[in-house]
Amino acid sequence: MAEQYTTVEGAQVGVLMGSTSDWPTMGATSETLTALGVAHECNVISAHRAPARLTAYCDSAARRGIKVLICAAGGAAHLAGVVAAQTHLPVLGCPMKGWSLDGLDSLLSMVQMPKGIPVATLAIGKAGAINAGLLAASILALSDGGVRERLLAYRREQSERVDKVPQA
Ligand code: RP5
Repeated sequence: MAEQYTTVEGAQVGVLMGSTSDWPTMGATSETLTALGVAHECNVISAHRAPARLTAYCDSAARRGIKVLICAAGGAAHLAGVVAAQTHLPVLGCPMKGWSLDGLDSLLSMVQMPKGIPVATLAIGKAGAINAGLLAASILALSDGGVRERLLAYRREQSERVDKVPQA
């Protein structure tokens, strides 16, 4: 059977989200990784609607050279934990905003992993989505000089843009 997920040759980061409805937020993760020159692949794989596909993805990720996984989900937000249970790769979790509790439900679902299987949970919404890309790059930078240089340049440019006096 053909693989039911998208793979990118040379990808170091796998971005997973539970639904296409997460993409308006998670597009910011992809843009951040692209800005840092980090090859990555993006897939929608719901933990509860497509569990077999998720297991197949997790089984292949490390073997294909993926080094970090970023998982976004809203509501019960179990995607990151289910992925972390099926791979030794570091898993960064992005709780999605919205829902009845405006993302607090997603955050608490994701961050409250019982001991033994960690998920590094970021902030709710777009800030967390961008930071997930940056944190993935930091992890890769430990062993990839090119990513390290680009990440340091990104941070230098960010510092230069910081206002020195209050702006109207
Ligand atoms: C989660 O349920 C997804 O990650 C998404 O945040 C949420 C809603 O999904 P849809 O009903 O919009 O497909 O699994």
